[in-house]
Amino acid sequence: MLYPQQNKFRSVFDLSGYWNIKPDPKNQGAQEKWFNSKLTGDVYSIAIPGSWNEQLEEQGLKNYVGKAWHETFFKIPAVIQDTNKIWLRIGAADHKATVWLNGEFVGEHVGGYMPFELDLTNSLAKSGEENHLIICVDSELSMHTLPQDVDPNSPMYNTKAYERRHLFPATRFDFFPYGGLTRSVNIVATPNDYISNITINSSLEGDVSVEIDATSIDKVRVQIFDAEGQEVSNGTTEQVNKVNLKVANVQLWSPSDPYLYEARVSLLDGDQVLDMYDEAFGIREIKVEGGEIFLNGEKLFLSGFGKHEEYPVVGRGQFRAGYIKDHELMRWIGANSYRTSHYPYDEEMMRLGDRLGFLIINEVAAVSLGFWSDNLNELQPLMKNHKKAIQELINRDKNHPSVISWSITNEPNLWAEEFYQNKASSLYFKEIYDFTKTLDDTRPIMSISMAAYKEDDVVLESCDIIGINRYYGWYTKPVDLEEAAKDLNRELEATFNKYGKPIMITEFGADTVEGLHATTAQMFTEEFQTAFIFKYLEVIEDKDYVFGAHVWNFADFLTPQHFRRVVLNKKGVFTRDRLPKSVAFKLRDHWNSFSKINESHRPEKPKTGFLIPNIEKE
Ligand code: BDP
Repeated sequence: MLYPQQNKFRSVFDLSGYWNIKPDPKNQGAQEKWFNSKLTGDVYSIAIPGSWNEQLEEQGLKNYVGKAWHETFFKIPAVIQDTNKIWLRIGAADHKATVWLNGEFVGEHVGGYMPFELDLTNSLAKSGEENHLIICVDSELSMHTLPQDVDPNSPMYNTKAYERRHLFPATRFDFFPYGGLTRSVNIVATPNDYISNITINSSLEGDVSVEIDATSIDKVRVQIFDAEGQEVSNGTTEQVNKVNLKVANVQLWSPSDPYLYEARVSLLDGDQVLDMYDEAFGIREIKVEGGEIFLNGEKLFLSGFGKHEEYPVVGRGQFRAGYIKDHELMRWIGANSYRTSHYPYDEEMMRLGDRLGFLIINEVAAVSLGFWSDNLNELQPLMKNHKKAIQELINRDKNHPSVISWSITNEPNLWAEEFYQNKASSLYFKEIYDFTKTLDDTRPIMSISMAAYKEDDVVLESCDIIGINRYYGWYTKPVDLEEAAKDLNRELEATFNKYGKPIMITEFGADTVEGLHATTAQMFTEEFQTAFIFKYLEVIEDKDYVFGAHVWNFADFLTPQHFRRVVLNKKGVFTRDRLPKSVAFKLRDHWNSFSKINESHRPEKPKTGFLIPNIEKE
């Protein structure tokens, strides 16, 4: 899917602003046809993009999971409307959106965190006149969606043990279930014959293939420009949707030199240009070989974090300044990478990663999946949505050099349900893995396991690179870091011996209340977080097959209420408002001088120390 772009042939209108929202807790809207006229009754103003949970005060939306109707109005200049196709492009609606324009149903999309487009052309008001847009967003999940919901009918949720586990709002995962129109909403105008998709593949030798999807392909021209805007290659094909080109004197993309080329694709009818689109790409190679992983032929070590996409007030809503701040802090601390735990992030993050030189493990929202049967056929409704989520993610992010891996699942069976460690789940993940490979065989696939089945976890069979999340010394054997190190060490050795695949510790961390201190090992203090993280690093960094350490988490984040959380999951190295806990300074010293990180795999190094001077005036 193409990012909205404005040029000689295309226009983009931003619908961000204050919209109307009307919650529908009794599920009346569809029946009462709220889409037919202006919303009335309990209607509030809300900023879009943004989650509905933290913006409002007394409307009861803080913990609301359900339907809410969103409304706005817009006009399109007549000159544009009269000659173009007009699309609504929604960056993400968490988790289902149903859309009406001027009372007419124009489409729906199931699955949060992903952009989708709907053709509005035939439902628009007369040229230049006001349009009434209604989007019903439903944040409810089910056992078949990604992410998955808890299953209220399962006997395990009615047991005594579950009473202790119960989260409010109830989720299967440890992050807040925000709802809403969380990312940009745009009107995009394209010509009637238009380019709908571009896929770019390249080799270190400078072979570049550009594949184009369009309404009709008569003739396609591709020009490649270097970062200075000089044309370095071009080619034209007729009746074929693929152009193969050669770029001489290739300048590779890497974190230290995130060099981007641009492919300008023109759709032609004879000599007449019908549509045009510029797609940025980088030339780089990521390869797994003999238990090691390489970027552009150099051995890779990833320093960084599992993150969350959430901030105070906007919730999971788009926050461009926050995206810059997070990348800046990661650069400051010496991180070269992060994982989009536990769902795809805003495409703005991938675009920034390309430009700022970060390596991203891109994860679908298959978080703590639970299986309700050991018969693969019965798991098909979930499988279908899992595949769709992977397909949409790859379709959106395939051309980003920053994206180095697809993570197809995080910690299946977190809740230790009955049906997991068996043939059906093994076949399930094998099918997901094979499917992902058919869509993209240029990036390694990661599966991430939790501790229950250790090296025998079935999910580890279906991946190219292994991610393991471990909390020895925290959830198990609390405080005993020596024992934790032993457990971790044993398990890493056993896992590598069994699979021979590169392994990364994708999560390890300790909840930490900023300002809490102790001279002896004491959970929740800043000193314990430091001791915990550095004990893990000692084990991790000693092993050649371990290719990375991602601390859990970059920043504290909101999660459902439970007695084991004080409002937030406090495992952040930074607080929720992005202030450093003391481990941040130690990590910064360590990572910025850590010899296993190849110099070309580092984004620009921080320049000054702690006392950052103000920029000087003339
Ligand atoms: C892991 C999960 C992550 C949690 C983390 C924790 O992958 O989502 O937030 O543990 O407990 O199980 O902090």
